[in-house]
Amino acid sequence: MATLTLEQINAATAREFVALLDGTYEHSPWVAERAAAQRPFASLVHLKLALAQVVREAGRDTQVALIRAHPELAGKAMLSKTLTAESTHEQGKAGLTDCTADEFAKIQQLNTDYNARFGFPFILAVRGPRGLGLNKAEIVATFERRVGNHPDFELAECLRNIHRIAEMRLNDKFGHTPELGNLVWDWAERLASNSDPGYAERGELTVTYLTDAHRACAQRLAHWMRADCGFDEVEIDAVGNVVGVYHGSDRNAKRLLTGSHYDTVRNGGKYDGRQGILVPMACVRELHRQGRRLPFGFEVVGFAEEEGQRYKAVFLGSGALTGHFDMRWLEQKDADGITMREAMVHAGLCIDDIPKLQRDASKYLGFVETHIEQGPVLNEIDLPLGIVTSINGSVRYVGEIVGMASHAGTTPMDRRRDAATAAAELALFVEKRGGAVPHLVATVGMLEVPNGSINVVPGRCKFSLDIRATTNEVRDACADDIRAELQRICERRGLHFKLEETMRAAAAPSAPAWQQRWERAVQTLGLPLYRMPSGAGHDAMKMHEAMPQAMLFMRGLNAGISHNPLESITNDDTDLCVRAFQNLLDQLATELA
Ligand code: HGY
Ligand code: MN
Ligand code: MN
Repeated sequence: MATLTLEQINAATAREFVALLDGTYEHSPWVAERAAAQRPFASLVHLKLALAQVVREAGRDTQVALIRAHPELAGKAMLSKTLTAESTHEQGKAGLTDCTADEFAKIQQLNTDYNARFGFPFILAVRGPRGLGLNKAEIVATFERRVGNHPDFELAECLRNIHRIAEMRLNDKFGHTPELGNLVWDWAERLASNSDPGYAERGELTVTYLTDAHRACAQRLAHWMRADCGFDEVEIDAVGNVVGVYHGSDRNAKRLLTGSHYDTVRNGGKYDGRQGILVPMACVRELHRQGRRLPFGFEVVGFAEEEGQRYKAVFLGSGALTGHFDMRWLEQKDADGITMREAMVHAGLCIDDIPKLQRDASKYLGFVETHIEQGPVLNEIDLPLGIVTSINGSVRYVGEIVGMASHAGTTPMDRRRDAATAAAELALFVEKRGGAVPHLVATVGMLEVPNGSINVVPGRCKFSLDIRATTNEVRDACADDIRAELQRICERRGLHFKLEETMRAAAAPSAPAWQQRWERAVQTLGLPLYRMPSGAGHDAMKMHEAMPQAMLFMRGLNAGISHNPLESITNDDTDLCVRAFQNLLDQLATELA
């Protein structure tokens, strides 16, 4: 197939333009017809977004007609061999043309149920997020998961999948392969093969601080930095950060610092944190392959601990670089009673060297971080990249309500000192208070009756609090109200409680100069700017305490879900993120030349 070029489609007549894009949107040339007037397109992604915009602006009936123009998976069109060439190729590669009788029956039933529920066929980009094709098990699992969704969500999700199908068909037409996105995507896949025991056996990804899986990840990242990317210096530091340095033309030049974390939450996703390490690694790999040196040093850090899962301490990795590692953390114990100190010694880390990790901020230009959005915004507006304006401030507590365990059968309801119902009352208050102010969130993420029994009134109940807002004032007002309510609940019920603050991170506005560099990079790609706050916390908010910072967000699939194995990104979006980072480096090189 002769590959298309931007010049060709920009110079073509409207009719030629539609013909050149034939098959991009199944049986729906109207999409290209309506987009033709937006030429010239500055980039392939600019074209892709323009086509998606046309669909977004079309009425619901037109959108449903577009969905209905697509064939069912392993459906009638496949059986009657009337699929388009593109759909035949796509469904064939996914193995849908050679289902077993059971698989076929299951998919037929799902098609029937889905159509009956939504009035249009189930659409899934079966070539998948990496473009190599989903397998039948993944397809059926997605089908079964989505058939229960809300109709409005499924209409939008089908359209998002249609845009992804169109994106890969356009890549074929233009002979475009998102090489750098594939590299990062595959690295993340390989890194995800390391998981803590008890989770790995279930195919779940959990990498907590200094476990064997965590140290395997560190070794893997260090190896790739050294052997694949050409970093000049690579080391695993005294808290387990993986630090790679790619020197500038002047080895003493100030450095740009970047990175993110490689630890995960329990049963988490493959890209939270890791994407922000692997993207700049790919940039260094390209610089090294080109034999190119920047007029500044480039330091990429895989932070060892951000999530606070094994120990209560959070931002431990980035905190060590800003001089905020609290040596008292060393005595914190994990669920098995192992102290952080013991875990560090076991991992061969040199505790005495921790204070030396603090960076001299005067030797750095600033800190930038790319990260998956971990939310639905970019996914809903069909944008690959977003500009972070600030990172919400957060405060976290762990607590325990203490009452009196007693016999569930003989303790009258008005004589109980039930710790769990008190915690439940608090949780409902937290939900209500958190919903009272825009951009404020409050969560009880952990709720546990230790050693509870089915026939015992809970005498103890442990809980956690996570409160975040765009300003410290809103965050603190909410925390004050929740603590006051906890006091009231316990007084009224004759209980008492313990509450420990385990983390407090100030709201971190992006440094304007660095935010503008991200903005110019995104615009250079031919993308519109979308500015947004970060509801999630990131290492950048810790680095904010020492130097100017700004972040770039990347879209997630599955409504941007995160801290969940459904976390997913595409190779194309990842490629755009790497190219945005490369552009930021080029901007800086021009400024400092
Ligand atoms: O919880 C957070 O916001 C981050 O993922 N640690
Ligand atoms: Mn996270
Ligand atoms: Mn993260």
